[in-house]
Order: sequence, then structure tokens, then C-alpha cells
Amino acid sequence: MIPLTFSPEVTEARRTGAPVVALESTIITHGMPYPQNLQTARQVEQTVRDAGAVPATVALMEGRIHVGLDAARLERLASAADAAKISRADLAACLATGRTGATTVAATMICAHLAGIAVFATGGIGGVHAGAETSFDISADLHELAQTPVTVVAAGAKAVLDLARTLEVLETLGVPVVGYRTGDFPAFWSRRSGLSAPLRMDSAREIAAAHLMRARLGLAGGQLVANPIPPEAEIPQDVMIPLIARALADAKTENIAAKAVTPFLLSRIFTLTGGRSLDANIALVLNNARLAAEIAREIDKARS
Ligand code: PSU
Repeated sequence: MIPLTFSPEVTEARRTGAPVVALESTIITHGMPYPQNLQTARQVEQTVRDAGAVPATVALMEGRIHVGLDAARLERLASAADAAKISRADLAACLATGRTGATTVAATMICAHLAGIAVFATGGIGGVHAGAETSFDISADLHELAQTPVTVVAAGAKAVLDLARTLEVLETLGVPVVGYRTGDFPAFWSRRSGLSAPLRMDSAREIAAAHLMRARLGLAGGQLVANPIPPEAEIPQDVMIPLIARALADAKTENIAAKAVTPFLLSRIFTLTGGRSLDANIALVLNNARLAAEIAREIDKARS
């Protein structure tokens, strides 16, 4: 038996057939400082509800995949100092040993699919890190998008990454990358990266239709919906580029590697922007939650 535990809210949604949106937990434990992480997690859940769907924040606790966290669990996770960052490789081991685990994009996609959830909202996916030609540091999120049929709504990939190479790998893996109301691939804190989004769609209905069409065609994998940060919240690329370069140089000097790279860069950029990057990150996650709820509702409508 798959060790799945659903929150009362998600159980009810499953019973009535209401649309559900999965949410990840690494952004809570490794992406934002306490207590903004907890406040944001609550706000993201409420945004999904306000947009007519049910939120299911995913985390691993007591040897079970929790799909939807009650208030006490969410609080415990947000303040946990020792939660592991879990991807495809360590998901089973974390469950088998009963450790507390926060799920990345890759692990959340797996859990969402096991729970029958088609849509998932996050901030930005992982991708090809700068210098990957020697470090081989490419996020497992990319391969997951190629094999697990979940539509992921993100503000592109985190702009600390090599975005051009991230798009190349996604293309090679056959992952549809859909710019939402944009022809430009967004750069997380900034609306534009200057790179073309391979596909463009202007409505949640079209994205839902493409999700269902892939299933009908028997195509493995999901879709990446790249939703630019709202204009009033963005930090333009010309401001971000030198700060990202500084953060990358610091990571090199301090020999940061593997899973520690992304959390290190996010926290360094938080300091370098005087906290502005966190406000932008919160705004883009809420924006993604809203769009994900709309897509989940459209998938539901088209199925019934
Ligand atoms: N989105 C955010 N902040 C984050 C993440 C996403 O706004 O911290 C997390 C996701 O869980 C994603 C992970 O899977 O960062 C990527 O980590 P890595 O580059 O080590 O694969």
C-alpha cells in the first residue's frame, strides 16, 4: 500500500470531486526564512481556496506522504531545522526511515501523481546550474517533468541558473514549456529573460486541454507553465544580473555544492537585495497558485 495520508480538506475534495492543487514544501524549509515561510505557505493555500480549488501541501512525516497539512503540521514543518530536502532519489529512503522530509518539485510531482492530482504550483523549478559543463549539476526537476504527468506552474526556472541551457535540456527531454500570456521565458524575480518561451498560451482552458491531450496521446511527462511575476512585484533583470553574479561567485569561494547550492544562492540574494527578493518570491508564488487553481478547475470541467 502506498503510504498516503490526506488532510480532511483534501479527503473531502476527493469525495466530492473538487479540483485540487498540489504545493511543495522545500520552498518552506529551504527557500524562505522563518516566519515568512509559514505566513507565505498559509497565504498560498488561501489563494488556492479563493480561486476555487483545494490546496494540498505535500511533505513527508512519520513515514507517510502527507497530502495536505493541517495547521499544526504546517507550523512544525516551517519551524523544523532538520527537515531533509527530498527529491526522487531519496523519497523512498526518507519514508522508510521516518525522517521529516520537504519535497522538491521532483518529489512533489511524484507524490501529486500518486494522489491523483494533476496540477502543482511552485515558485521556480530547478534546472541547469551555471558551470554544469564541469560540475554536472542539473536539477532532477527536469527529468521529473519528462516522466511524471503533472502540470507545474512556476515563474520559469530560478534565475540563478543557466536559463538558456535549462531550456535546451527541457527541449531535449520533450517537456512542453508554455509561456503564459508571454513569448518570453520569465526569469523568476524578473518578467523577462530575453529567451523565447517555446510555446505560448493565453488561457487556463488551453493549458488544461493540452494537459488532457498529452494523456490521450499516451505521452509521458508533464508540462511546465511559465507564469511571469506580476509587473508591480518584479525586480528587473538589469538589477538582478550583477547581484546573481556576486552570489554565484560567493558560492564558488565557499565551495557550496549539490543540494546546498540553491538554498545558499537564494539566501545570499535575499541579503544582497535587502530582502526585496523575498517579497518578489512571495508575490510570484501567490500568482502561480492562482493560475494553478484555474487550470485545475478547467481540467475538472473538461473531464466532467
Ligand atoms: N521555488 C522557490 N523556492 C525554492 C524552490 C522552488 O521559489 O526553494 C525549490 C524547489 O523545491 C525546487 C528546488 O525543486 O528549489 C530546486 O533545487 P535544486 O536546484 O537543488 O534541484
